[in-house]
Amino acid sequence: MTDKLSLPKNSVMLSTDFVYGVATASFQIEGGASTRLPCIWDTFCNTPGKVIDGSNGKTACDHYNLWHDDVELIDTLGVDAYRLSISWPRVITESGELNQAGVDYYLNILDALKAKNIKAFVTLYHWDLPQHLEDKGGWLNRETAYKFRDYAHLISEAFAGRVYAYATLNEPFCSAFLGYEAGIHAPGIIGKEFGKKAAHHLLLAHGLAMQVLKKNSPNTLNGIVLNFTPCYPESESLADIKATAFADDYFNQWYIKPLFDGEYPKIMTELPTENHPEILDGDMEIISHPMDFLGINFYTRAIYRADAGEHFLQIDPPEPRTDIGWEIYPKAFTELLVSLNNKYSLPPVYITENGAAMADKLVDGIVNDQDRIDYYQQHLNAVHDAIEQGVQVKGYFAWSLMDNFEWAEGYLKRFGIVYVDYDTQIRTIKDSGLAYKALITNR
Ligand code: GBH
Repeated sequence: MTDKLSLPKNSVMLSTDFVYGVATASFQIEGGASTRLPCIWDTFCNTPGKVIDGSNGKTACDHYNLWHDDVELIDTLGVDAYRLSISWPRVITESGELNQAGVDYYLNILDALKAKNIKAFVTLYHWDLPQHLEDKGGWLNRETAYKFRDYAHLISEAFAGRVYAYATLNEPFCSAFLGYEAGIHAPGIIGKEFGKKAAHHLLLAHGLAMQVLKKNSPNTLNGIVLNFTPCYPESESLADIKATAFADDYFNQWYIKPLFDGEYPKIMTELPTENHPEILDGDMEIISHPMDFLGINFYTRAIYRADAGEHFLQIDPPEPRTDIGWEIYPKAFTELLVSLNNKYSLPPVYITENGAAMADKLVDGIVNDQDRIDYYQQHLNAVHDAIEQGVQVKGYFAWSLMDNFEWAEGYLKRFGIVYVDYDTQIRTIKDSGLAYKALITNR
């Protein structure tokens, strides 16, 4: 164990072309809720029992006011890039026009990044859907996809010349499945008949926005960010292997296969028809619009066994686990990247999120998060191994720049490489942040 991060001497991840960054999302850090329209996460937070500590995004890390210091902090870390998301309800009015005050807020951030030579990776949708759109059905309403296209059009015009890469959506699996099927994320809708319908409209929104971005912003890298939780069988029994393949199609391949193959996984035929998405002529062509990059988020794997009633059953993960209960299993990261590269003809890949929640303690101005350093070390090695096996990985972003609102977990789980004291809003770079900085600046 060492408090440093390292890579094999000849690793391409030590070249200065390899992009290192830190990532955040608007609702998780901004606060400033009174200066934008309400979103589905405001409503969700206000519904008792949904967020574990009863917290909300009204203040969060107060990045709305502290953005300037935070850009300095990002610069201090020595990174090449910053991945941020745009709050749709901050930049677009209810009648669909640009809200100039909201746009200016981001223009200031983008200009500050540019002045420091930090590449801006902008995500257009990281889960904060305007509430007025949810009131009309949200992602269950096909119209929302066209509203998203219009938003992408206006914002890519307004941001011209300031963005290095656009991701349309962050993790459509989470929006669709967690939001409209399991109900553990906003808007909290539960029912197997909804998830795949929401997913289809999200993917359609992505494809429509891709068309717009290619036209308005031909010089940026335009793509999407997907999350993967690779599926492993509990045993080598045929039943467990089959159940696992089904889960993989349901949770993972469902979101990538339409993008590259223009079709959903074959398991569609095994789903009851009332659970099917509504696919109109031409949708799959829109969805499979060519992309300049694929963003991949990885945290953990999941283990499944066959189940009589349902198709599969997820079992509790073994040790070692992070503070949020997710197994630490870096081998799945390499295997994921290699398998995706074999299955699909991928554009350049960026690891747009990877990181760990740990039970951090701030003691005398220091956060000794050796456990998080170990997690990063193992996962950087896993990316290196995938590159050695032929996967074109061009960059890596740590999740997250700083501790923030961890969705249904509220502020109880800390993912930052920078510690946030929510009472004082003082930021302290954790030992993992210092190690990350050293790795990047010593290249
Ligand atoms: C990302 O979501 C989000 O983009 C980001 O906003 C968030 O803060 C960050 O990760 C940390 O959560 O139940 O053991 O099978 C990741 C969401 C995490 C969802 C892993 C599926 C499966 C874990 N995914 N999870 S398990």
